[in-house]
Amino acid sequence: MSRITLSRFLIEQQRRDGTLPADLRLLIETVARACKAINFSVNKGALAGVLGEAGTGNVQGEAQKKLDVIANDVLLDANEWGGSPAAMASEEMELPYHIPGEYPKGEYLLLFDPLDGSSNIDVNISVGTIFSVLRCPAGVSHPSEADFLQPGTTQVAMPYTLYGPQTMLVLTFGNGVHGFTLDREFGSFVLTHPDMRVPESTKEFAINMSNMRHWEAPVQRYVNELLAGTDGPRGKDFNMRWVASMVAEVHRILTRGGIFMYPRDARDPAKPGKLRLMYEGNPMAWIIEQAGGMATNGYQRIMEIQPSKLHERVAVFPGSREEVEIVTGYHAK
Ligand code: P6P
Repeated sequence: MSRITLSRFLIEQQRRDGTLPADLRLLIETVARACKAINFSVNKGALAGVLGEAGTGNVQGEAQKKLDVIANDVLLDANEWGGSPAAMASEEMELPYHIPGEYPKGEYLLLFDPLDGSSNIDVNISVGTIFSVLRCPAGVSHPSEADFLQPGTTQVAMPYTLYGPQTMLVLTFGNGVHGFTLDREFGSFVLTHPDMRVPESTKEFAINMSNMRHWEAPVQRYVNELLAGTDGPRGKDFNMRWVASMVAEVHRILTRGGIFMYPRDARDPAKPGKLRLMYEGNPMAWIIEQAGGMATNGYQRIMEIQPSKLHERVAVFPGSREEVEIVTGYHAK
């Protein structure tokens, strides 16, 4: 059977059920092409002098890696002229990026974390790029931050790319999850993982255990029961992973199940979590739900949270349904 490239998949999706507008298809193709450019820089690493700190900080108060800035610039340059986005927003920029006057504006708001997990880049561990696509409110020609503040249930497309042993792009438009592997010789993303599904149950969990003393009691209870294994109420042993790259963790869950947790931390009651709702929590919650999993903040569906700020943070518990139901149930007690 001939290989199905991303372009062919998108054209056949558009032809099949007419739910994929041409300008949204173009946006995803442009995003995929830009991620190949990011992949090239990530793969070159020290050979291109792109490792290490950029010497600048972002709106999150985090030191930026050179590749954070490079990836952000690649995405702005690739998407500003295409005519699909009305504006863009990034973890690396405080305010929305407006399309320069010489280019047409489209119907979509493109949000992204240009290089998620970038603390791994200098030690050659997987990193990724996360996208969330929203519709620009009708009649808005100059989108403000307020126009981006839509709940995750309004997303219209979500790809992520994972720069790991293979470079993969995984996406959903709301009708299933499909994974593509980059053929580096040919230069195309090829469909290799159609209809990805999260197994209902699992024996694997992911959390940064060094923060345990700062978690809320329901999370401490849940994780202690996982650690107790066959000696505790769960009656089975569990395994733990922590890659410090959400894209890699979510990809593992889509491939073999599990639960990824970044809970609220008592050290900063003003912050409901570390991860960002608009371009980490929402897109990853959607793709996990689309693959049959579940994603809450411990109390409610992540995608039903009404955002109040562009860089708002959120606690996240995405993963295999059985586990997310248990840990969310403990928060309700
Ligand atoms: P910690 C990367 O910085 C990130 O936003 C996620 O990709 C990752 O899961 C998490 O933070 C890692 O956090 O506190 O373990 O470094």
